[in-house]
Order: sequence, then C-alpha cells, then structure tokens
Amino acid sequence: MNTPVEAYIGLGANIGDAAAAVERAFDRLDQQAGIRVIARSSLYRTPAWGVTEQPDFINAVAEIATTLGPLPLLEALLAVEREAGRDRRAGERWGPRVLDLDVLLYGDAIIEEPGLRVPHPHLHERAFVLVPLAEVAPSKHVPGHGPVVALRERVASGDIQALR
Ligand code: PH2
Ligand code: MG
Ligand code: MG
Repeated sequence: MNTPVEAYIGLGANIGDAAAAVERAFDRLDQQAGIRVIARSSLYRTPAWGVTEQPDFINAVAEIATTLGPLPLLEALLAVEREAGRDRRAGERWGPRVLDLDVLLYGDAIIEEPGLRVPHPHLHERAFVLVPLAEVAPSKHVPGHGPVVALRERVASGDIQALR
C-alpha cells in the first residue's frame, strides 16, 4: 500500500437540500476505497461567486488521507457527484449544482493535467474555499501562494455565515 497523501477537498451545493447533500458527501467520501476523511470543516452559507444570479451555496472542506493518485482521486469524486444526481452535461460553468467536489490540494503537489489543476486555480482568491480551509488547515502552505491563514485574511468574508 502506498503511503497516504494528505489532500483537501472542497464541497459545494446549491440545489435542493444543499446542507444535507454536503453532509452526505462527507460520509460517501469516507466510504470510498483509498479515501479516509480526517477532518470536516463547519458548513457555511456563501453567496454565489461567478454567476451571481443563483441560490446561495453551502460550502465546506474535508481533509482526507488518500492512497489514490490525483487522477483516480478525481474519478472517485466524480463518482460521488454522479451518485448525488449531478449531470455534468446539463450544467453551465459556475452554474447551480446538486454537489460539487473539487481537489483543492494534493500534498504539496503542483499538477497541470487536462481536467485537473492543483492547487485549485481559484483557491487563493475565493472566500468560500478559504474560510472553511482555514478552519481545518490554517498553517497549510498553498504551493505558489503561501499559508492559508494569510490568504484568508486577504479576502472579504463578511457575507459568509457558519452553520454548523
Ligand atoms: N462554485 C462554483 C461557482 N460559484 N460560489 C459559491 N459561493 N460556492 C461554490 O462552491 C461555487 C460558487 C463553481 O464550482
Ligand atoms: Mg467548484
Ligand atoms: Mg468541480
């Protein structure tokens, strides 16, 4: 067995019972072969970023330990999204979704593959990611950008509300 890698997953949803979808996704992640959930952030209600004319999101971050490589990890996330009812053919970029799972960080790796860029290309500028990430991994260093706490201090987060 490979040595597990510490990785961080962003969870988001804004269709239907989004909080329930995110809670369930934590469990489903933990049940995937090669993925163990180490820490769960609180759930946060966040205004939609990008396409703003859509319902607020529920966002959270999971710290995981995984023996999967980056692309098999992505495949496992997509499987959990599909199971939750996500149909990627129907979705517009940045549009509403029943569940979105993104690889934010994979160890200290920098990955540029078709379909997978790590660190997540917008991670350093999005409060809806940085607020939950700072809750579980404040001192984690984002390759190319610096410590999570420093990034989190730079973004406006007054409109983000912790739920539980
Ligand atoms: N995800 C997007 C686009 N906009 N806004 C918020 N608040 N939260 C998200 O997770 C989100 C978004 C595309 O993945
Ligand atoms: Mg996303
Ligand atoms: Mg995604």
